[in-house]
Amino acid sequence: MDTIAAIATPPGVAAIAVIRVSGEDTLRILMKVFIRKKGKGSLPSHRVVLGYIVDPETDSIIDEVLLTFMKSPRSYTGEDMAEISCHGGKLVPKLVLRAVLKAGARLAEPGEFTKRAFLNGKMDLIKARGILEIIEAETEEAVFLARERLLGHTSEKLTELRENYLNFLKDLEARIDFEEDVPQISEEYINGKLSQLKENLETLIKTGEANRYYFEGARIAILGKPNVGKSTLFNDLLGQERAIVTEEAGTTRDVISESVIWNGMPLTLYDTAGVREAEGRVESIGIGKALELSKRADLRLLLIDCSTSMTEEDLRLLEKVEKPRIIVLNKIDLGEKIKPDDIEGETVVEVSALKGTGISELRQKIMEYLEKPEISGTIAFTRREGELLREALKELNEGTERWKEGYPLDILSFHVRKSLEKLELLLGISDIPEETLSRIFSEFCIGK
Ligand SMILES: Nc1nc2c(ncn2[C@@H]2O[C@H](COP(=O)(O)OP(=O)(O)OP(=O)(O)O)[C@@H](O)[C@H]2O)c(=O)[nH]1
Ligand SMILES: [Mg+2]
Repeated sequence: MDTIAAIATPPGVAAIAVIRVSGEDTLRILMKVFIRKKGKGSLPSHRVVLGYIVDPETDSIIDEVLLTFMKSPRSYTGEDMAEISCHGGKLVPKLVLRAVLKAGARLAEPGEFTKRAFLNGKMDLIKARGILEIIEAETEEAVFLARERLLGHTSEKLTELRENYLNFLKDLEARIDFEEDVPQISEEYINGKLSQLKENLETLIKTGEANRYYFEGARIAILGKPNVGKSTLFNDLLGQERAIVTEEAGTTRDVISESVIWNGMPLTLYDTAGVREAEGRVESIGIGKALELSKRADLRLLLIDCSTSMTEEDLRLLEKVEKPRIIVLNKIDLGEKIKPDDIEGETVVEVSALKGTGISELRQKIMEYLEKPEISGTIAFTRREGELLREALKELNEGTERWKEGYPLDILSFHVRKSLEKLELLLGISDIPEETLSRIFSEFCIGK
């Protein structure tokens, strides 16, 4: 593969910056741009060497640097690699990079170093994502979860599950191919294996999704008909006067969002336009956005003004707004025409957004839902990874159902194999289309 280079440190004024180089031409390029201050001969691997970076065309010295050369395969990417620590600042790192490019390297794409590490078998996709997550982590909890990935604990759990799948498939397929010669595997054995795999998947999904919010943050949408106090509540939860509040219905017309961190979890709160038969064009666009947002949220707070009776609009929203959700009865300071008992089978919290009553209870209910305290795993999956696990579970369930309906073993084996494929996609073991890979790694920044 060709040799790539990039500045791995953020732009701006700093004491030092690091330029990374990776690929089979690394040594040749270094010969053109690097002069050792003392000593001669070939560059030792994994040693820091003092010297100068020069412009390969003019031979003029650009900077004094520390160079570390790492011989393949003992490097991050698995290829020959170098890290040049030069002086930081606006210009010097760029000049050093330019010298390296002039000497034959190409500018790396975002995430290309990590992509190469993955392609060279240095890490699976779970770990690669862990690197992205540890870089992007905003809270200590997120760092902790990302580190678990980097240490390989998440991959170990998934690999173990994969082994179970493979063993089971081997038994199933032996039975299908050589029915006569292989000792019967009992129905009990098959059922036992199926429910074991199912249980494993379910646990992974539960824990992984519960912890996901620490990485990706959770989206909480505040919804309700006009004038129920959405913006007032939004401001209360944020602890700042962010949204405009007036006694006029239809005040908020666009989606407003703001981020907070609660218990180490990044949350984005969304205030939306009150949903009703719109009076004007702007408002109706706003309402459309509110309903669209509701679909994408992780949790919804549906506000109802309990000082008056339930209206058609409230009922329609109760029908329309997706779950999971918390029903918030607001304006209790004005008396309660609607009581929590009137709303069955839902989590209901009573508040007065105006007076600030019940807000901490609401906060607690929100965190109870997001943190799922009964789960204390150290595994976290991204949204996409969670989806893959769900797809794996779906295949497994389908296979199990058909098996119980009396379909032959090869149908079961087909579904189990499909289910396994999803797991392998998650780990990055199976062939992943180039396009998907590029998408995953393009989320990284240049130099990673
Ligand atoms: N008494 C009382 N008034 C409240 C309470 N919460 C909000 N209000 C008042 O209700 C009115 C509407 O509040 P907003 O927060 O603007 O309501 P909204 O749901 O955002 O309204 P739209 O943006 O128009 O959909 C304002 O006059 C608030 O002061 C409450 O708990 N008690
Ligand atoms: Mg509002």
